[in-house]
Amino acid sequence: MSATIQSIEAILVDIPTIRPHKLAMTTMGVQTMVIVRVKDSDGLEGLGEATTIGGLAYGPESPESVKLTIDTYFRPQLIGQPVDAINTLRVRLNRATRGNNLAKSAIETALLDLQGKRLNCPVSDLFGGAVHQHIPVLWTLASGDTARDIEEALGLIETRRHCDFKLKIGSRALMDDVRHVAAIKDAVGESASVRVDVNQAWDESTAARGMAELQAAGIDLVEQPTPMKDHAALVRLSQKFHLPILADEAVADASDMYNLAAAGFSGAVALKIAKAGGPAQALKQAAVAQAAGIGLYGGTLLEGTIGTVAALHAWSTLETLHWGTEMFGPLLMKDDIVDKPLSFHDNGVELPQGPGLGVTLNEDKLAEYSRKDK
Ligand code: MUC
Ligand code: MG
Repeated sequence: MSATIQSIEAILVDIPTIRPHKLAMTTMGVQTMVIVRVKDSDGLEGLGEATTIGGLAYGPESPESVKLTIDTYFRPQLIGQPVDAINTLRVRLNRATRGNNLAKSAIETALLDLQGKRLNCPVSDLFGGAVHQHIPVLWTLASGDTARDIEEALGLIETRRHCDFKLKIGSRALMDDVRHVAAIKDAVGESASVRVDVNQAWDESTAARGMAELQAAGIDLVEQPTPMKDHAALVRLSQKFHLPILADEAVADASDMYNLAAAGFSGAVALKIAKAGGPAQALKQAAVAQAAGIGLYGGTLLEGTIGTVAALHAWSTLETLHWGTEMFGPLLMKDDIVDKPLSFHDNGVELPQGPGLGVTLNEDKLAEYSRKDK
């Protein structure tokens, strides 16, 4: 008789960022994580995380709605069920609740952590084993100030913490953004790859002009220049320019990936466990992208260590991450709620060892940053 799920807890955790993080749609000064704790009848605990950016600024699920979804709708589907039947539990959740992939990602992560602990193996082994133990990680420059971004980038290159950079643009006039990007590219030099993320802020004609300017400035990749639902614009732009496009908000899961590829998109995709509904779902999306010749990139919604590690276990099993990853979320926060933070060095991060995710909660820190006015 296998162990059953005894309890599920969803905790809102607010940690300030090390500096303002300015995106096209919001400026972050704090990151809110939903930490999920699933306990089974053998006394084992699995950890998961659901995190988004700027409350409801980024997408239709907020931290508060994720907590409500888990507490009110997921819990009755899961309590008392066999804890190791992850596929069956996913079917139950998907039959009873539509969408809500962020909340589903936290649950899938917690169940995988538990399964790894039960079988005494890392989560990556549940996917057939890690191909890579050290995974490349870029850094996002988004202070909102060009000189500050350059200083930040040069410091990170010097200490070999990061050698590639993503710039958040789209909130200013096009040519102001282009000047900002070109100044940073000039300062960091040829060896650093500089990419931009427009977070859907441009219409197609602005994007066409922007792509031409950015190509001339030596930028390597343009992420989600146009609105997420406009697949046709993304396809046309990808066919018009040599400068590759990274699809982010436009593709959440495997079927979105299939549709965009079938429509003629070429370029790359930002895989995110939160968008797909969990690490295993993101790997299904990766398989569709690989089959269509679309490059892979390990994306983040700026999760803390638990969500970041869950993604790293998945990305570690992919032979080629054509554009590396952006799994730096924990570094953007002033503090951490795990006992042993991730080790970032040599322009990448180490995959944690140990059963499950390989991370343990620091109960004092969790209590310190847990939201009190629930
Ligand atoms: C996004 O849209 O890619 C990832 C890195 C970062 O700074 O913001 C995110 C979200
Ligand atoms: Mg993006």
